[in-house]
Amino acid sequence: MVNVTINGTPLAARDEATILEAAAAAGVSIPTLCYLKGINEIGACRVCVVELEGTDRLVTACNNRVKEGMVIRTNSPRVREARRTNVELILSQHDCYCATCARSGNCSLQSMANDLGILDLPYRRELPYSPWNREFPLIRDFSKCIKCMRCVQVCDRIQGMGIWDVANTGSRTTVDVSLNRKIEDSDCALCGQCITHCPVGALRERDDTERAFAALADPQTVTVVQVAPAVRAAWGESLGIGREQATVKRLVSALRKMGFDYIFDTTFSADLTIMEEGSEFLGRLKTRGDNPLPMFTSCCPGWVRFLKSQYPDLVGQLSTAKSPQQMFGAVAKSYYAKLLGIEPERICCVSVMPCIAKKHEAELPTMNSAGCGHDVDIVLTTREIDRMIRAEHIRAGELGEEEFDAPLGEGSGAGVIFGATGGVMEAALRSAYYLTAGKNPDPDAFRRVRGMDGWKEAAFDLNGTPLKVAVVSGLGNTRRLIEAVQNGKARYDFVEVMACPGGCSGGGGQPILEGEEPAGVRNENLYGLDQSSKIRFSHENSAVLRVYRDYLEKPLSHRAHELLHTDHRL
Ligand code: HC1
Ligand code: SF4
Repeated sequence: MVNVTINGTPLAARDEATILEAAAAAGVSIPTLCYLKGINEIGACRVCVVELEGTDRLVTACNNRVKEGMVIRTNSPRVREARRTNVELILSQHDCYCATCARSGNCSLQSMANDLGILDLPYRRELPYSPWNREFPLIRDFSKCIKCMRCVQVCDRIQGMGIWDVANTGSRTTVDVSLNRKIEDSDCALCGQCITHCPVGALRERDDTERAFAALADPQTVTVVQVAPAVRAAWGESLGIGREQATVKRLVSALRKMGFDYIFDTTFSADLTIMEEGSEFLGRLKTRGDNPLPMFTSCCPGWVRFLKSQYPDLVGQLSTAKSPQQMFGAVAKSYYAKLLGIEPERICCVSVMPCIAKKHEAELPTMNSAGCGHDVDIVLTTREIDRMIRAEHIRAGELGEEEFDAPLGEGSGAGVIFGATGGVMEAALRSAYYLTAGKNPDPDAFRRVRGMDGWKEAAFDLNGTPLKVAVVSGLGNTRRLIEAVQNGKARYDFVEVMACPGGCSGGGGQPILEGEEPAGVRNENLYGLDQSSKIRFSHENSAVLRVYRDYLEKPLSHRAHELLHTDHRL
């Protein structure tokens, strides 16, 4: 430990601590803008400057370590003046039209400027303009970029993709797609981690809320909405609704108030996915000589995009099952249209997802199994649905709780945990056990694949068949796992991959909480919902069983193949 004094208070700090960490441990908060713990500690924004007694320079707190006897002032007049000038300089190169910014009210720069009482912009400069494809699901606004490097570092160090880089020099310095590529020509997986780690509004999803409002306003259109597992653990965060209050049933009430005709749950089709993917896996296990293992899950479109661009030779090892989002769309526009007695063309299928890549997945030319255009018409992120709730002036926290509609609103606890890393694997193992043993396992028998570790592995015995499985989240971890498998250093039968760290709970379309990585807390919420579910096995979902009885016949049937499977190589 070393002895330091912070703002007049003597205290002991950890030897290796940065000034920022030592101050935080003592309850003193120093503002930061570019800082991301362990990922971006470069002092670029110089907002975290502090004064050291006995020196005439100010130092950045995020990347300077404490030393014995240091006397630190974190908020002296000199520090405040320097911090203010630094923020004014950042604002001089920033498009300050907060009223039209997706991050207004949730922007570190905006709140810092407010806190410092900055009411004028003394150093205005001309802002860079660079064109961007506004149809692409991920949008960069160069005039809002503050060159903090967070997106560059998250994409490079966590996701291992290196899509972003610094471009130009001097006053024209900005961040752009690396290697002079256009974003659509890059290998961007569309995980959206750059968005959730941007402190300002320089990165965002393509806004599809206007299309959703138009569908809701059209009396001829039947709007069918599905809500993804991970959305229920996060939707209240940016509306200021506490976790206890922000239940999925309250979200259902809000969606009903907005005018959606039928409100369904993606956990229904997550259970359907387990029936298909579980059966496919058992088939591949039996014929392992012809089908190389491991089989990889296919429900995360960020991961599927990654595999296609980075390891195209392995695409054949993906499960052919479509993701729950797409299975839902195909069932809604076939089976459910029939139940309603309407032409599928009249259905507008909307999904609420924690994800940016889902916008792209829905637009793939192969995702039109019902034969009337895209099976899923509009994909909204959790942030977008929250904006729509605000635009409708719905006070969601004060609404009562309402049920999903039947039949596509029924889901099991196994379907709910799809939103957490390890959840798809656990759900699949619960049902694979049942399919091989003819009886249910303890629903928590496979809990060893839970938790926030980026790469987990476990061995199980499936009624006499030994099984080695792995679960990874984050694309950097995914690359390491694939290389280990290719080098013969690891061997698995079944691997779950989610592009976003922590799984969909940490998805690129979720509410942004500055300074927090909230996936772990959201996942606990999902596991709690599973624990309290009446049904904890996908194969016990009565609505799923009815779809098989009345329409699909059985898992992997001809019709199931037509509607619920795809060739990922196309
Ligand atoms: Fe996901 Fe999935 S879990 S991919 O993370 O398999 O987005 O939540 O909806 O489709 O069910 C996302 C979440 C989601 C699909 C399911
Ligand atoms: Fe989307 Fe989930 Fe995959 Fe992230 S992990 S890219 S949120 S599907």
